[in-house]
Amino acid sequence: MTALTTTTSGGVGYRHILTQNAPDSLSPVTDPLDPADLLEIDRLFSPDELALRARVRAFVDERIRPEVEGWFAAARFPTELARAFGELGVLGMHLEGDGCPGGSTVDYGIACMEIEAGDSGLRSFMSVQGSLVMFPIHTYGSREQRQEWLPRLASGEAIGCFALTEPGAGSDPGAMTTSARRDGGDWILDGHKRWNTNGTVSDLAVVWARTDAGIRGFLVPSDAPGVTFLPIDDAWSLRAAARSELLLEGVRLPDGAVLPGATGLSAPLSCLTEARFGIAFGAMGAARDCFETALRHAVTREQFGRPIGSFQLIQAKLASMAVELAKGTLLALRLGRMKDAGAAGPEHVSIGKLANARAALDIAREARAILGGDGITSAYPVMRHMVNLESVLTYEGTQEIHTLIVGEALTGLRAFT
Ligand code: TGC
Repeated sequence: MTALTTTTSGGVGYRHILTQNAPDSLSPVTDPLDPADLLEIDRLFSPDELALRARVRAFVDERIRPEVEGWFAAARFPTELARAFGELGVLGMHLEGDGCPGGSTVDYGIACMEIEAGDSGLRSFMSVQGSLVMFPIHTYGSREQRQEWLPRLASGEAIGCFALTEPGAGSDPGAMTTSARRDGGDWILDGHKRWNTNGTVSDLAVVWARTDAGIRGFLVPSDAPGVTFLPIDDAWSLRAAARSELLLEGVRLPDGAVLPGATGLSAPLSCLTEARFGIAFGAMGAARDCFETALRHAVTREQFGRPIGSFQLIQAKLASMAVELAKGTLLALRLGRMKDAGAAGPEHVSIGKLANARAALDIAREARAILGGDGITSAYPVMRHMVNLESVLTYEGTQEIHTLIVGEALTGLRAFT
């Protein structure tokens, strides 16, 4: 016996009443099945984690959903939300001390998932701030650097960006040409960085540059003479984020600007590992929003005199989306538990980033198809998620790079070079 109902999470679902004909070994299920959690993955989260999820989900419902289509259309990052993110406790979430929230890695993942259910660009703001700016200061910074920047970054009073990629050095950051040279006790930085989320609204840039002693990281105030941020206005993706590039022309910095603990390419790559983990969880948030939107449409939209969700081809799409959503959420959670136990290496994170960015984009495309023509409009969030996920698939390591990282882990043989 089946009846359409609304689930506790607000989704649309079918109530399966198994009291009739249920074997004695099965307890009767009288609660509605949640289509967004068919495998009851929620049971794998602690009560505190579920409470955090509810809190961030409510924030997304109240502060992001009502406005996000407008921000996206206007290509505007809502700077005014930065402090609200800070109050929510999601900036530098898994870092401890100096004003950081001190949560677990899984907490950080949950927050990424919920924020990205709102918009990948806003999750990008949060990821860059926490994983790519606060993490290197926390991990490689001096005491003075940590005390100066972390409390302000955690509260959202200050915004940071990360400058690694260059027009000529994307997948191969070791080919960077941005340089830092000594001039007396100072450093002089010259170069051109690209794809710096938050750049145009930032107070601080974590800049990676080539020195005589290898690649080093520098804390560059965004208003330092010689620093210019340019908006990347022609992007059709992540439009609710501040997509930027950065010109560094003879930027003079004191010796105290260098991150003392960061030498070599492994330092910026370790920051990417943090951010890539957030993507593994976050992408499932965007995917869930697409899936729930498509399911709601499928059971209410009628064609040929019946809901389109009653047709086998639509059910096949929905079933495939639900399977991928469940698999991806389990993968992200497993990765988070491994990382919290100190057992996740970069190659594990690559598996999560690769699989979940790809799955989320597939889910978004299927959802768009189920919505038909209306699916390309801003009446639904799906097309926005879909074009955002095109960036998510590419940034922080393309699917090709992550495939080769996994390939190397499997074979011991390196295919990049
Ligand atoms: P390779 O020799 O393999 O490694 C150099 C050193 O780094 C270590 N390492 C890592 N450490 C921590 N986490 C990781 N994920 C690491 N990957 C490598 C490695 O053990 C070695 O350490 P050591 O001590 O032996 O020196 O370096 P490679 O140059 O051969 O490159 C390998 C490759 C291709 C995997 C790496 O370069 C890579 O991951 N490329 C992709 C780069 C990428 O993701 N770029 C996107 C950056 S994100 C961005 O700029 C825009 S999004 C941010 C925003 O929105 O603002």
